[in-house]
Amino acid sequence: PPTIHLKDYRPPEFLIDRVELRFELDAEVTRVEALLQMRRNPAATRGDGDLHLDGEQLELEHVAIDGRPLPPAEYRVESEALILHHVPDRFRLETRVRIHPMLNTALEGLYQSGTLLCTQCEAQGFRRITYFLDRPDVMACYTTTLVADKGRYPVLLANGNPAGTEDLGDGRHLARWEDPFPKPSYLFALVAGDLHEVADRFTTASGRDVALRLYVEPENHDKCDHAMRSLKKAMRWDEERYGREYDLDVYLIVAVGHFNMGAMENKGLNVFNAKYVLARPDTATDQDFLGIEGVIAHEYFHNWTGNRITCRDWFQLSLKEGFTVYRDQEFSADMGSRDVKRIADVRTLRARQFPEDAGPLAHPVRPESYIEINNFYTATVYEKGAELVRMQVLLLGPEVFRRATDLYFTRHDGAAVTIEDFVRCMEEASGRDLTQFMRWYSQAGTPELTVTDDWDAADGVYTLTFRQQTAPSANHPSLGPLHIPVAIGLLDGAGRDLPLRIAEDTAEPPSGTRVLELRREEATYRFVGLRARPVPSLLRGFSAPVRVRYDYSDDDLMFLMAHDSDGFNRWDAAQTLAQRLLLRLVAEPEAAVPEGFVAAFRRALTDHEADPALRAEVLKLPSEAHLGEQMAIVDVDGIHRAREGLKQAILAALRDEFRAAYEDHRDAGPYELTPAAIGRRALKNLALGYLMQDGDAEAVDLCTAQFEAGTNMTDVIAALGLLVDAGGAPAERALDTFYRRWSGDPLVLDKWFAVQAASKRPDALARVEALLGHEAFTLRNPNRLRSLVGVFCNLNPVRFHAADGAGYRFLGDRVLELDPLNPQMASRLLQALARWRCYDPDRQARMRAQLERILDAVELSKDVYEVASKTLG
Ligand code: HT7
Ligand code: ZN
Repeated sequence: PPTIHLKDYRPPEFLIDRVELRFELDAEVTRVEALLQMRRNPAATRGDGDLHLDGEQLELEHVAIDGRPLPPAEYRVESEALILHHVPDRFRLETRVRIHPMLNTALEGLYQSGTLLCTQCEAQGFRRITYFLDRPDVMACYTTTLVADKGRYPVLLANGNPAGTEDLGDGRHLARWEDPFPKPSYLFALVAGDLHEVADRFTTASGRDVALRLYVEPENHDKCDHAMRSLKKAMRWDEERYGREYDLDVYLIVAVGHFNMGAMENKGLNVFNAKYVLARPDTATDQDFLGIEGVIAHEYFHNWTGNRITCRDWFQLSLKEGFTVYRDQEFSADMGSRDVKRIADVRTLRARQFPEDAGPLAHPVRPESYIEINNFYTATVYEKGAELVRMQVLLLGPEVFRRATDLYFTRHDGAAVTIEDFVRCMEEASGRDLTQFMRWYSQAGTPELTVTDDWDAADGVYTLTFRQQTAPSANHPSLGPLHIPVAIGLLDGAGRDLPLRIAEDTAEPPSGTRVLELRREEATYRFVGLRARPVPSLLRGFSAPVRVRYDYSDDDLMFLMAHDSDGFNRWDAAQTLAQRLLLRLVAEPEAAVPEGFVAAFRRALTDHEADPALRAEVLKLPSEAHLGEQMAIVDVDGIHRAREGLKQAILAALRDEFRAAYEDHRDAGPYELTPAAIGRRALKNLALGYLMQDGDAEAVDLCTAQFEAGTNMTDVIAALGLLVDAGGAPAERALDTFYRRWSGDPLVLDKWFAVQAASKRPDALARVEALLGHEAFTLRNPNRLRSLVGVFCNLNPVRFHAADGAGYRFLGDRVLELDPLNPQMASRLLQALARWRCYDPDRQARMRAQLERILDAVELSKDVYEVASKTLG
C-alpha cells in the first residue's frame, strides 16, 4: 500500500460549495443521492483535467453533470475512486449509489448498531457513503434529507438545524436537516432509529436558546442525567474560559452500542460510544462518571477546535486533538481536583505515550507520513499534543494565551488550517519567537533531562545544570535542542519554598515556583542568597513531557513526598521512591524493604489533613507495565513477584492502618459524586486492595460483604476484582451473582469480562479463552472486544507475556480473525506487541513469530499491515 507524505500536500483541484444529500435508509440496501456544486479551485495547480472523487465499496447507479447523464466513456470507476474526464470549471454533479449498512462490520461509513443506523466518517468514512473529495480542506454547506420506514426509524437525525418533516403516506417519513456552517466531510453524520429522547435547554451568554437532546435506546432512559449535566457545564465553561458560544439551534448526542472509539464530534450531532454517555451510580464507577464528563466536554469543545476551525490535512490532526484534549483536561481539573486530574493525565501519558515514543511506532505529534491515517489516532497525537499546548500556556501565561486563542478563533474561523497557523497566533499575541518550540511538533521520542547540582556553602550559591537529549532512532533523527519550560522550586530544611534568585536577576524573583526556559543542550542556573543546601523540586506539575534524571537520595524523595508545595511532585516523589525500591527487589528478591519506606507510606496513609484522593494516588504502586518500561530487558515474572511481595510487606507493616482507613472512609450517607466522596471511595478501595493481598479470611469476608451490600458500581466492581484475584469459591459465587444481576446491561457486562481478563490468577488465559465461547461474547462489538481481549493483552502483563508464548498466539489468532471484520480494531489490538524488542530472546522470538504470521496472511488491511510491518521494522 502507498505511503502518504506531508511534503506532498497540494491544495484540492476542485472545491465543493454546496452538498445536497438524500438517503433512502434501509439496513440492507441504502440509496444515497448526492448533488454537489463544484468549481475549480483558483488556488490549485492544474492537473490532468480529470476529477478524482474518493469512493469505497459504493455501487454506482447514476452519474450526471449539470443534469446530463454521463456516458461510460466520460468516467471510470476504480476500487477507491470515481474519475470523471474533462469536467467544466463549474458544474453540478449528481450521483446515486447503493451501500449496505448491515454488512458494514468495520463501523466506518454508514453502519448498523443494534437496530439503529448511524455513521462514523472521521477520518475517511464519508467515501463509504458517497463519491466525494473526502479531505478536510474541502469545506461545504450541507443539506441532508433522510427517508425511512416510520416504524423502524421514527427518529431521523443529521447535522445542523431541523428543516422540516413529512409523512410520505406509504409507511415512510422524511426529515430534512440544514447545516449553515461549512464543514469537512469527516464531520458529516446521520442517525436513524427508535430512540428515547431526553430534552433540556441552554441559554448562551448572548441569550440564544439552544435545545439540547440526548438520544438513547429506550431501556437506557434513566442513565442520562450525568451526561446532560456535563454538557451544560462544558458549554458554560467554554464561554467563560475561551469566550466560545455554541452556534446552532440544537445540540444532539446519540449513544450507540457499537463504536470504534470514544465519541465523535460531528457538527451538531455527536455520536457517542454508549460507555461515555450512560451512567447510574449502580451501573457506572466513579471513573466512568469522570470519563463521561471529560468526553462529553471534549466533543463539545471540538465545535470550535476542530469544527469551526478544522485541519488542512490529516497530518495536522493534533491541531484539533491536542488542543481539545488540553481543553478537556483543564475543564475536568476545574470541575474536580486539579492535582488528582494532573496525576491521572501524567499517568496516562507515561503509560501509553512514553512507550509509544520509545518503540517502533514512534512518530512526531505531527507525523510526516502514514499508510493508514486511522493508525495515527495515538497517544502521541492526542496526549503529547495536549502537553505541547500546555507548555505554550506556561510560556505565554494564561492571559496572553487567551489573547492568542481569541486571535486564532477570529482569524481562522471557517477555515482548514495548520499547526503553524496556531503557533503563529501564539507568537503574534505574545511577541515571542516560537521557532525553536515548533521542533516539538516534528521531533519523535521523549527527551531526557539530566540534572546535576552543586552547593557552594561559602557563597550560598546552589547551581543546577540541565542537559537535554532526545535519542535519535532509525526513522527519527534528532532535530537539535528543544525549547523546554522547566518549572522548579527549592525547598529549605523545613520544607518551605525558597526565593529563586538567579545571579543575573534584575527584578524581584518569584518564591515558590519559577519556570526556567531551556533552549540549549546544556544550561546552568546559579541560585544565590541561600543559607543551606536546598532540595530541588524539579519539573513541577510535569511542566514538559520529558524524563528527568536526577540523583535524589531516598531521604530527599521522602522529604519531597511530605513537604513539596506542588501536589503533583509530592506524588511523583512517592512514585520514584516506590519504583526505585521495586526495581531493586526485581534484581535482589531477598532485599529488605527499608524502614524509612514503610514509615513514609504510613505517614501518607494516616495523614488525616491530606486529601484522601491524593493519599490513594500516593499509595498506589507503579504498575507492572511502568516498571517494565524502566528495564532494558523486561523481567515479567520478577516484576510481578517484586510488586506482589512489596504489597505484602506493606500490608504486614500497616494492616491496622489499612483497616482503620477502610472503616474511616466508608460512605456514611447516600452515594455522592463529589470530588471528596470520590476520593474517600478511592482510599477505602485502595485499603481493601492491600487488605486482600494475602488472602486473609477476614479480608475476604469484608470484600464479599462490600460486594454484596454495595449500592454503587465503584465499590461493587472493586470488590469483585479483588475476589477474582483471590480466586476460589467466593470469587466464583460473586462472578455468578454479578452475571445474573447484570447480563442484560451490555456496559456492565463488559466489566464482568474485564475483571476476569485482568485476573492475576495463573489460569487467566484459559478463562479468557473459554469466555471467547460465552454466548455474550462477540468480536463484532468493540467494547466487548476491548473488555476481554484488550484488557488481557494490555492490562495483564504477567499472564499475557507468559513464557510459553500462549498469550501471543492468542493475540495473533484474534488479530487474524478480526482483521477482515474490523481493521481499525485489529490494528489497535496488535499494538500490544509493539515493545517486543524489550523482552528476553525467547519471548522476542515468540512475539516476532506472531507478527510474521500476521504479515504472511493472504489479505491484510492497510491498518494491520502498517502496524505489523513497522513493528517488525
Ligand atoms: N475525533 C474523533 C476521532 C474518532 C475516530 C477516528 C478514527 C476512527 C474512528 C473514530 N471515532 C472517533 C474522536 C475525538 O477525538 O473526539
Ligand atoms: Zn477529539
